[in-house]
Amino acid sequence: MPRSLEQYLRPGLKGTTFCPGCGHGILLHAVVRAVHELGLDRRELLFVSGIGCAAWIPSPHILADTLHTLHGRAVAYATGAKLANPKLTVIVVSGDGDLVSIGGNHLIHAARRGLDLTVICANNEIYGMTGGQAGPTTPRGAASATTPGGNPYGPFDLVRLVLGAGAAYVARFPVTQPRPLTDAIKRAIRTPFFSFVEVASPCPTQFGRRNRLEDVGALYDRIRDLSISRDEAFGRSAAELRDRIVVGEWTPEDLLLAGGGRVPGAPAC
Ligand SMILES: Cc1ncc(C[n+]2csc(CCOP(=O)(O)OP(=O)(O)O)c2C)c(N)n1
Ligand code: SF4
Ligand SMILES: [Mg+2]
Repeated sequence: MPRSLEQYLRPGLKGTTFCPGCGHGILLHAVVRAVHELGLDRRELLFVSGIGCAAWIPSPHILADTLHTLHGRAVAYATGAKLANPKLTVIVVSGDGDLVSIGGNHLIHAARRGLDLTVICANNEIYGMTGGQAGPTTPRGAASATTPGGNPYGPFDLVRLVLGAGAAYVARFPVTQPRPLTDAIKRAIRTPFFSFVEVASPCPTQFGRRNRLEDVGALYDRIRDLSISRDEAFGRSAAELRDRIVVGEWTPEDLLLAGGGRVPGAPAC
């Protein structure tokens, strides 16, 4: 992390809590850079996370108020904090399992209510911390501790899920695109309603190891190769977009343009 950003890190940190090659470290950098570039006052900033490797992104690393809460309940705590002190900029950073599996109901209802929260979901397509179980974002066919023969189910499309639930701003970028990712986090924080950023963040230890992607470079190549911009995806069939990571930004107008149904550029499940 460059010197200019060290002021946002807790003193005494010796490295991060993440395995070598974990995408969550790159996401930590993007979050800190976004806060720096927005010039946010740390005293009016609150980070909230649940439980999981991704939930360690703000706590213990970022020098600001952090609530490291219960598994699946980060959005509920964030809602309470924002209602108690509306002046706070409240940013939830947590994992796909935490936010979308056990915490899925909190997520969609917070989007529906439209409270001014920013939720950043580190999606590594697996439960990393607890040994690599499949979750609702695990790709069809992927191996995990609970699906050694391949996951029989397709994943949620988080963009469509959260936008359909009422979010004002939704974005998806991989950690391999740190500049657009940082800009999306800034836009999400500036959005005065519910906003959501999905971040494709590779997990070498659980997802890579179980899916013949032990080489960290190959795991990052996979994310890079699967990513396709929203503009490039537009007009392609669901079959062509299957398994691709459509990246970009979406607002509720995209739903209106699509007649309330399909979000342009988002693959059908
Ligand atoms: C109520 C409850 N159920 C289950 C757990 C076990 N648990 C802790 S973290 C986790 C999954 C975390 O996955 P994710 O949010 O995707 O984060 P990652 O580790 O992949 O970054 C689970 C199942 C728990 N701590 N509490
Ligand atoms: S288990 Fe996976 S998600 Fe957790 S720190 Fe290691 S590489 Fe990252
Ligand atoms: Mg995960």
